[in-house]
Amino acid sequence: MNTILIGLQWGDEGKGKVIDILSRDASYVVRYQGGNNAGHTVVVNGDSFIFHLLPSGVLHPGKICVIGNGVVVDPEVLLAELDLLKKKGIDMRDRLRISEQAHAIFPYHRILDGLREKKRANKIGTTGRGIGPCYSDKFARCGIRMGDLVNSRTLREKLLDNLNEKNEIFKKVFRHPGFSFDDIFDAYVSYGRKLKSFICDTATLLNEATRERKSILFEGAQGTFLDIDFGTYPFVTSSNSISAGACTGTGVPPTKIDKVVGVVKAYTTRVGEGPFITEFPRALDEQIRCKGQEFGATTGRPRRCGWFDAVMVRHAVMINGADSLAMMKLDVLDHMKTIRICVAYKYKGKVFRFFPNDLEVMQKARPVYEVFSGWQKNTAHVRSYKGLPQKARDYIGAVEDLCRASVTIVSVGSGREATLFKP
Ligand code: 2SA
Ligand code: MG
Repeated sequence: MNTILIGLQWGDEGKGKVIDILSRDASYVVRYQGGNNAGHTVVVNGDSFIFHLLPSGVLHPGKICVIGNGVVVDPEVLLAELDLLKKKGIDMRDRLRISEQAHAIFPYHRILDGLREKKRANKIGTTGRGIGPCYSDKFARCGIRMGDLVNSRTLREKLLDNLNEKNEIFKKVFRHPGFSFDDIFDAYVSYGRKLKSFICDTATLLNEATRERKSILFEGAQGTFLDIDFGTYPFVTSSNSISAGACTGTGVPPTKIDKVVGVVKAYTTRVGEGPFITEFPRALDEQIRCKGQEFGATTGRPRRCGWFDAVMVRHAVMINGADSLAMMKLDVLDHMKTIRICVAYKYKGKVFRFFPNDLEVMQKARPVYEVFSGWQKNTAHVRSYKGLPQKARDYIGAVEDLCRASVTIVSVGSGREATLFKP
C-alpha cells in the first residue's frame, strides 16, 4: 500500500502528526518536495520534535527515510538536524537515503531569497530559506545537485559558473559584495564528505521496494494552496506540493500509488502574505492563535487564523484525489459558541461555489457562511470517535458533505494518544 499524505489548505494542517501515525504501517517514509521551509511537528511522550528536512517517520526505528529528487536540500541544515537527533539517541546512519538528483541550497540562494523579498512591492512572506532561488536554478538548468557534492571536479566547475554570473548580479542589482568561491567550495566539499554514504539513486531504491511489496508513505510539505501551479499564485512556494508532486519528486509512477490522505485543520491558518477570505477579525484571530499555538514551526512567525473554507478544501480534494481526510485540532474550537464554514464566495454580485483561479476575486470576495452551534465541551480527553459530542460530529459531517470526502482520523491534541479513528 503506497500512500501520499498532503495538506489541503495553506500548510501547517498537522501533517507531521498524521505522518507519524501512518508511518507504523510503512517501510519507507519519503519527502518529495520543498526543503527546510517545512516544519513538521511530532509530539511523543510530551517531547516535541520539529523536522524541517528529514521525513517525520524518523521516530520509528527501522523505517527507511528518503529525501527524494524533488526536495531542495540545505546540507548544513540537514547535518544539524542529524546531529540533534543523534543527541536524542536516534542514529540515522543506516536508514537515511538522499537522492543524488535533489538540488542543493547554497548560501547565495538564502541571501537572494531575502534580498528579492525586500525589493518586491508585493511581499510573499517567504521563510527566507533559499527555496525559491534554488528551484529557480534547477529550472534554469544551472543548479548543483547532491550528487555533485561528492565529486569535487564537477562541484568546482558548476560552482565557478554559478558564482561568475551570480556575483555580478549581487553586486550590480543588489549592491551586495558577492561570495567567495573558496569558502563555499570548501564547506560544500566537507558536507559532501559527511553525507556521501546517504546519497544514492532513490528512484530505483523506491521502485525496487514496491516490487518487493514494501509500503511507501509520501510526506507532503506545505499545502495545496501553496502549490506553484494550483496555489494562490504568486503567494505560493516554489514546488508542487499537491499529490502529483509525489511522483515527479521521487520517480515512483502514478500507477504505483494506492491512496491519498488529505489533512485539514478544523479551521484555517496561513503564514505569510496572500489572500485569505475567511480570516478572523482581530480578537478572534488572537484567541485562536493562542489556543492553537499557531506560530510558524520554522520561522516562529504568527500564523493568520480563520474559519474552515469548504470551497477551498473541496477543490483541494479534487486536485489531489484525496480518498479520505484527517481533521486536526478539533479541540481548539471546543469553547466556541458558534462555528462557521465558508460555503461560497461573493464578489461583484456573483456567487462563487467553485474555487476561482482569480487573485482579484480571492483578494476581494466576501465569504458566505453556514453557521453551526458549537459543542462547548472539552474534547481534549476524548479517546474514541463515538465519545465526541454530537455537535462536534455534526460539524465533521458537514465538512464531509461539503468537501465530498470522508473524515477517517480526528485529532484532539498534539500527542499520539489524542487521535480518534472513525469507524
Ligand atoms: P518559501 O519560503 O519560498 O517556501 O515561502 C513561500 C510561501 O510559502 C509559505 N510556506 C509555508 N506556509 C506554512 N508552513 C510552512 N512551513 C513553516 C511552518 C513556516 C514557518 O511549519 O510553520 O515557520 O514560517 C511554510 N513554508 C513555506 C510561506 O509562508 C510563503 O507564504
Ligand atoms: Mg508546518
